[in-house]
Formats: sequence, C-alpha cells, structure tokens
Amino acid sequence: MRENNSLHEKRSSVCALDCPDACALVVDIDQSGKAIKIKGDPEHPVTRGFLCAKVTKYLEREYHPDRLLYPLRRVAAKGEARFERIGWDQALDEISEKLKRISETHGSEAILPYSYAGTMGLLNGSGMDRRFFHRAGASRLDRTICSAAGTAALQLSQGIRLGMEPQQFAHSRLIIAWGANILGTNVHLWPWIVEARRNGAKFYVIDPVRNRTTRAADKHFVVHPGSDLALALGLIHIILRESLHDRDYISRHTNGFEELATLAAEYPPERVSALTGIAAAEVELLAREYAGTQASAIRVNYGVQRSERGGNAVRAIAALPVITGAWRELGGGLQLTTSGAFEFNRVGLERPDLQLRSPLGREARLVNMAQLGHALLDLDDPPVKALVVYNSNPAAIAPDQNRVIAGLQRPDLFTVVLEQFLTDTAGYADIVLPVTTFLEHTDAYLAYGHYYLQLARPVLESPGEARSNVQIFRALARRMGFTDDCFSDSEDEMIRCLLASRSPYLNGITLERLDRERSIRLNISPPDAPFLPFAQGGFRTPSGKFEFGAESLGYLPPRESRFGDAALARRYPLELVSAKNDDSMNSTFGHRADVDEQTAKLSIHPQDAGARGIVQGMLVRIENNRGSAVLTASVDEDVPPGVLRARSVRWNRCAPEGRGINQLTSDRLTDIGRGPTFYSCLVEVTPVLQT
Ligand SMILES: Nc1nc2c(c(=O)[nH]1)N[C@H]1C(S)=C(S)[C@@H](COP(=O)(O)OP(=O)(O)OC[C@H]3O[C@@H](n4cnc5c(=O)[nH]c(N)nc54)[C@H](O)[C@@H]3O)O[C@H]1N2
Ligand SMILES: Nc1nc2c(c(=O)[nH]1)N[C@H]1C(S)=C(S)[C@@H](COP(=O)(O)OP(=O)(O)OC[C@H]3O[C@@H](n4cnc5c(=O)[nH]c(N)nc54)[C@H](O)[C@@H]3O)O[C@H]1N2
Ligand SMILES: [Mo]
Repeated sequence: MRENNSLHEKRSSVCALDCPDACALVVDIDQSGKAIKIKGDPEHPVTRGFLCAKVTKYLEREYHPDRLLYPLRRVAAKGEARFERIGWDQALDEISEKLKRISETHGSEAILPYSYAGTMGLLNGSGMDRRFFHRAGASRLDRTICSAAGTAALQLSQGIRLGMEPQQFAHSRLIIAWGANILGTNVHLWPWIVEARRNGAKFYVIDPVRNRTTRAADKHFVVHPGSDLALALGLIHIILRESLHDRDYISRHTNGFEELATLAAEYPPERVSALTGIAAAEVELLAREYAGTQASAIRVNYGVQRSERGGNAVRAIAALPVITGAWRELGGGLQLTTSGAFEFNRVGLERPDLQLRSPLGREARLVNMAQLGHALLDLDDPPVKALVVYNSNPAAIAPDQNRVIAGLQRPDLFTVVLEQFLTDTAGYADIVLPVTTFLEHTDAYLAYGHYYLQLARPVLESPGEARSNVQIFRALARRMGFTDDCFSDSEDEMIRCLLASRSPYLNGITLERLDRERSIRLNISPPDAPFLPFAQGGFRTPSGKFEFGAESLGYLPPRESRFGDAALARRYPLELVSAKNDDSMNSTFGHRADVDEQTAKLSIHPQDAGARGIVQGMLVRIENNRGSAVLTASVDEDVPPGVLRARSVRWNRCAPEGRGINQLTSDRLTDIGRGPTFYSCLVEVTPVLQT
C-alpha cells in the first residue's frame, strides 16, 4: 500500500507536558487522518510557533510500537512486567470488585490514588479522577512531588501565586535566572530575554552546575546546593546597608520589615561567601547591580526549593523585588509561577464534598506522595491495600526508590496503572489500562509560565482500545455503583463547571469562546495593557501585605550536605544534583535511546575523578546509605569540586541492575510545604571494576 503523507488539514492542540510553557500546537494531518508533523502555533502570543526538542519529536511517541493498546493482567511476579491481554469489561469488573472488597475489609482509606502531571490537562489530571476517589472515600494524595515548597512560600508571603508575565521580561534591564535552567525547561521565555539583551540587559544565572542556560549567561554564580537562603539574606543585607531599598513601597505594602532587617544584619558578605561558595565581592556586585538597575527581573524556578531550606529560600528571594520596589516597574518583579491566576471552580471540578457520601463519611487522611515508600511500607490504620497510579511513574521518579519498590512488590498490594507505555511502575501492576495521549482527548489547560487558558479537542483517533483518564474513571464509577450526577458529566460539562467561577480573572471566558479562540488571556489587565501584579501592593495575604516572615528565615545548612552533617559527609562527601534533562520530561521519554544516553551520564569534576581513579567514560557506582546506581562518568567541569550532576530521570529498566537515580535521593521533606528534597543528597562514587 502506498502511504499518502500529503497534507490534508491542520488541526490545533496544546502540549500537555508538565512544563511552564503550555505551547499551542498545530498538527498536520494527512488524508488518512494520520499526523505527519507537529509544530508550534505561530499565532500564540507567548509560545510563538517554535517547539522544544522533545515535542518536535512527539509523533515518534504517539505512533511508537510500544504504545499500550489493550488492558493487561499480570501473569508473572510483580516487576517482571509480563502480562496477558484482557477485555475492558473484565478489567473494570476486576478493579471495581477488588476496590469494593478492600474498602469493606480494611476501610476505604486503604485505597490510595497516585498521580501527578503526566498530563497538565485539568479534566484528565484533576477532574473525574478526583470525583471518583472522593466518592470512594480513598486516602487523599498530597501532591507535593514538584512545587509544594515554593507554593507554600508564595502563599505565605504573597498570598497568591502570581508572577511577571513572560512578555514583560523584554523590558527588563537585568534578568537573574535563579535555580532556573530556562533554555532547558522553559525555553519559550528565552526570546523575551534575547529581546531584553538586545536592548542592553544583562543576564545572570545562580546555579551550582553548568548547563545551556549558564553557558548563555553574562555571569554564572556557582552556588553551593541548598544555600540560596543565605545568598538572598546576604543580598538583602547589602541592599539595606547601601540604602538601595524602596522605603515607600516597604512601608505601604509589607509586614515584618524591622525583623527582616535585624536578621539580614547577621549576613554580611564574608559570612555569606563562606555559606554559599560565592566570593564576597561577587555577592556585593550582585546586590548592587540588582538593586541599582531599574527593572530587575528574577526568574526563580524549582531548582532552589528541592532542599531542606527550599521553602524559606523562595520566601527570601521573593522578598527582593519587594524591598527594592521592582514590582512597580515594567519588566521588574519575579516569576516562579503564574498558576494562581487560574482561579477555577475547583470544588465543582473535584467535588471534595463527595467524601461525605463515601463509606468513610468524612474527609479522608492525607498521604504525602513524596513519601510513597513510607506510605506503602509503614502505614497502618489502615495499610494501603490498593494503589491506583495515573499521570505518574513513581517507581522511577519518587525519592528513596528502594523503599518505593519494596512497597510496589508487596504481594498483598493491588496495583492498577493507567499508562501509555509500560513504564517501570506499570511493570509492578496487577492491571494495566491503556490511555490516550493529549492528541486524542479533549482537555483544558492552564499554564504556570504564562496567563493563557487553552482548550484542545482531539486531533487524532485513539489507537487500539486506549481510553482517556476521564472515560476510565467515569466507567469505574458506574461499576462501583456511584450514581451521583457528576459521574455522567461530559467533558464539555466539566469545562463549563470549572469556568463557573466568580474570579474576575475568568470573567467572560466560556467554553464557546475557548472553542472559537483556543487560547484566551485571563482578565488580569485590559487587553494590550501589561499585567503588573503587585505594582500597587495588592498582596492576597490576610493582612493584604507582603509577609517577610523573618522568624523562619534564618539559614541553616541543609542537613544532608557537605556543610550539614559532618559524619555523613565523611562517608559520602559528594553532593548529587539530579536536575532535569533538557531533551526529555521527567521520565516521560525514557523509552528513547538518545534520552537514555543523556540520563546515563554522571558529571564529575576532574579533581574528584582523579582522587578516585575515575576516567572519562568509565562505569561508576554512585552510592549512599539508601541505595546505589551505576552510571557512566563524564569527567568535566560542568560541576564544581564536591558536586555531581545526573540529568534525570532515567527509566530503571534501562539502567544497569534496574536501579535509577532515585535510589540515592531521600524522602526528607522541605521546611515548608512538605515537599521533596531531591537536590540535597550526599553520595560517594567508585569505579565499577569490570572483569
Ligand atoms: N526539558 C525539560 N523541561 C522540563 C522538565 C524536564 O524534565 N525536562 N521538567 C518540568 C518540571 S516537572 C519542572 S518542575 C520544571 C523545573 O524547571 P527548573 O526548576 O528550571 O529545572 P531543574 O532542573 O529542576 O532546576 C533548575 C536548575 O536549578 C539548579 N539547582 C539545583 N539545586 C540548586 C540549588 O540548591 N540552588 C540553585 N540556585 N540552583 C539549584 C539545577 O542545577 C538546574 O540547573 O521544568 C519542567 N520542564
Ligand atoms: N531525581 C529526580 N527525581 C525527580 C525530579 C528530579 O528533577 N530529579 N523531578 C521531580 C518532579 S519536579 C516531578 S514534577 C516529578 C515528575 O514525575 P511524574 O509526574 O511521574 O512525571 P513523568 O515521569 O513524566 O511520568 C508521567 C507519566 O504519565 C503518563 N501520562 C501522560 N499522559 C497521561 C494521561 O493522559 N493519562 C495517564 N494515565 N498517564 C499519562 C506518561 O506516559 C508518563 O509515564 O518527578 C520528580 N522526580
Ligand atoms: Mo516538576
């Protein structure tokens, strides 16, 4: 048969990957309905028609021969990933009967959902699934794995998670990427930075390791992992000492300034230099330039908050544009996330009230997803007996992997995984259900790096028997005997429901408009007027002011760092930073050979390599008191002495011994938000002696 791959029509979509950019897409479709090309939509005002390397190749994933097409049932030991095909009716009957039995025997909280942002779609990510688990009386999952510390920090300080509009970075005169690998993880911000630099702006990066973004910077401040709080306090110290602060803004719009000033007085440049590894003169320079430049912008990302003091680090960094009054200026301020502006009717979408109609009859317990091993191995009253995983791959991405896997291997645990591919987690499932990709189902999308709400309709037929999360939880609800009306809602009804909000930001945005326009800027300011969220204060804390919270900002080194626990640091003297891989998305593209190669490498400084007899390309074992993994040494100066970098997250299955990088990471939590501390991790490395 001759393939007909001439263009028949163009259909629009939205990238659903867990990224701040939420790109508008155009998919070229041929006569037979097959996609032949995926491109950025040039008409989108923020994402402007170009794509990142991973989504440019998304059709490889869409049509991959390993896509899951049929429901599967386990036929071998857990983890062996051997399955037989079964029908949907059989799969759904088995799941619902098992869940009912577990609920009756152990109580409904013995059921635990586990999901994150495999799709950013609101319906498939936090819609019918939430309704289902609320009605079932399942344990509630505290979805902390990514942004909990930063979220809690902004909530406490600003009262709402708003940040600069990406377009305004074009007007900045100094841009600081603070723990933010913009060219790797948020590339659609880059053109605005290029524009600013064309007009003379400087671009600085604060990061413990080198990456694409640091290479493109005017200056790279190499900071010790986990010491950003000390750096921010040091900057505040100098700004106040030099009287570079905005007294008027501070007196009108903040609380707790005196206490902050007293605390910052304890962080002179020399002390900060010792804590952060950045020379005192450089700290001085950074502070003076930051506060002395009209329109300074900080792009802070999640790199800074993945250690024990990460939440307070974000609070201290968020204090900077407040102290200098940078929020008043076009091109001034800070962006961690924009997601707080999407003030949807979440209660209507997720229906937490259904818990009252569940067998439990009350709000269920909260289980922290960053401590899955603990949840599966230690919880009683009741123990977790059923685990339903979707939009996530915890066997690879969750910290303290040995304990997670020991939990997944429990023979008495009933595990269901909704997936597109046979991930590490799916390999432990009793039942695997095949799901659609974002090109195959309807969903609505917020963004955490801009202010456009978007709608995507299916552009492709779903392959085999794949169904969307919404369809699956709707069908399961029926099988469980849940008769509440919300379980028959269509996708359109769910979108109408989430738009039924009193927030002025959502005013006038309807499903009809979304269908026509696809992407709509929230009503954050009049059209074409820039959005300056805190130019006149307007913080959403109970006091209406920015809360410095100095009482909790004092700096202590992360417990697990070379500067924290001396005994531990003698045994495990190196710090591992397992930050994101530029050309993949967490573990989502782990099936690809090029991604596997990138995530198989461990950067080690020549000094540390030399001391251990490690040479370029050698297999090395990285280990600590929690576990170990084998990687390939890349002896380079991307990392300073004492620090290692492994781009993450590799599939365990592709790694030697089936062990991934999260063998090393711990399930200790952040100071606020109960988030994970992935980048605070002591290890040792040794050559693997090959026979
Ligand atoms: N290409 C790609 N894009 C992605 C993702 C991906 O996996 N790949 N993942 C998406 C997701 S889930 C998220 S949460 C975002 C995250 O986006 P980012 O926060 O930008 O990504 P990270 O790699 O987690 O961290 C950013 C930088 O912080 C540095 N860092 C680590 N520890 C510290 C520290 O203690 N202090 C400072 N100052 N810097 C530190 C890292 O070396 C890294 O260069 O990206 C999203 N976009
Ligand atoms: N060492 C280390 N560990 C990390 C991180 C790190 O930087 N270093 N980053 C952490 C962070 S920030 C995050 S956000 C987490 C991310 O961890 P996860 O949220 O688990 O993200 P992914 O690994 O991308 O896995 C998402 C899965 O969802 C599936 N999926 C996609 N769409 C759908 C859908 O519509 N339905 C269903 N059922 N499934 C779908 C994909 O096939 C994929 O397997 O990892 C964390 N773990
Ligand atoms: Mo994340």
